[in-house]
Amino acid sequence: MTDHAAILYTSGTTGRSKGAVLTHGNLASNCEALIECWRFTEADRLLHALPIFHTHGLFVAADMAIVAGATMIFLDAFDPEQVLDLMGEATVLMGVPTFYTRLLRSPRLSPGTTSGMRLFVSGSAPLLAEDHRAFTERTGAAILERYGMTEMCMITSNPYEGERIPGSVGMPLRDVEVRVTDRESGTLLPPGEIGMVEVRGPGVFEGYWQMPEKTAAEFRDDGFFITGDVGLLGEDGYLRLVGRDKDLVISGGYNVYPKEIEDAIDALPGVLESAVIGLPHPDLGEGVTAIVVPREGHEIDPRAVIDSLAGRLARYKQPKRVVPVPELPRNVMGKVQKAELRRTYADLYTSA
Ligand code: MCA
Ligand code: AMP
Repeated sequence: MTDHAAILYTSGTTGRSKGAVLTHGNLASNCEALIECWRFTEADRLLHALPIFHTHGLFVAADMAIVAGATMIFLDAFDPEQVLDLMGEATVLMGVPTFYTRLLRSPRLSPGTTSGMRLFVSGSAPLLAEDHRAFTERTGAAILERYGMTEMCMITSNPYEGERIPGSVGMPLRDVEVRVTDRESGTLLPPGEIGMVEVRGPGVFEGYWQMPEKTAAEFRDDGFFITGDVGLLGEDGYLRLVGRDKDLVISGGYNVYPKEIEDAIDALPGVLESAVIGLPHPDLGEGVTAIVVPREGHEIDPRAVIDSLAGRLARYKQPKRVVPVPELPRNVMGKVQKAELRRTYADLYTSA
């Protein structure tokens, strides 16, 4: 069980990829906990429309179906109309929030089309509470939202039986401990206070491949892993995520590390510097957005910046919008104030 099963590469805030080493024990404990929590059996028929090069599609969806002996209807992409066509033959759908946003746009989504489905799971990015409620109004079914990350597969889940609270990611899975601490001191915070989410349990990865210092920096002495997610644990035991401490954008369930995009933009002629942020996006949750400062005597043409990145970055990493500005807001230490930029441009995708 301590043998290595997989090394999953995740990008880093400093730009260099890290290989998260997962053992057979990590994967087995996660799979067993999910099968129990979500009542997976061989009678299930899973609608699988996720990519299988990430934990969600591979170690959550496909693994569970295989271990439970269930049937998998394996699709090569997510097409809402095809998924609605197939719901009559399926029992479970697992998806990122964009799946549900797109299903909600189809007039065919109704109690009739979903009546054979016993479970809709959402994860990888925050599901809007309004989409959660709208889905229940349209179908009678409450989406079950869960929370996980590559370094430990799944961490918390809303209950199978019991209240699935919109805006919450639920309670720790079997054998998983979750706590919320002060970022700097690591002191435990009381229920209701916002802080760093830390986790411990049999699913937590062994470390980053050949990066002992990076690994040590992300664990506390008592074995808790510092997730980089910011949240609060309520008196009711449910975890709510309110943001991220790590500089990360999640677009349609894909992680985009701003540093990589900023480096590519800063290398373009006429660019002095840039800041890449995620802004609320009606389809993708967050839209990758570049705020760009020109060099003296130059002007930024947003279209030209987007076109220049086309061959260099994967499609989902390319900015949806580029905003030229004369300078970036900085604090007294000279650090770019991304929170201020997110506030200033909050309506960029929703007001148009
Ligand atoms: C496609 N495009 C995107 C994205 N996907 N742009 C930004 N972000 C994206 N995620 C671009 C396309 O290139 C295209 O560009 C335009 O958007 C429209 O493409 P469309 O046909 O709508 O895209 P799609 O093929 O339908 O893909 C959307 C998708 C997909 C189904 C939401 O992104 C997806 O499968 N996401 C799932 C990612 C995932 O599995 N994450 C789990 C990570 P143009 O208009 O210029 O042509 S594991 C994880 O996070 C942890 C462990 C966890 O908790 O699960
Ligand atoms: P990855 O590094 O691809 O494994 O992505 C893991 C990250 O996705 C987590 O650290 C969270 O920031 C985010 N995430 C996963 N599930 C949820 C969720 N249900 N709500 C909000 N964020 C989530």
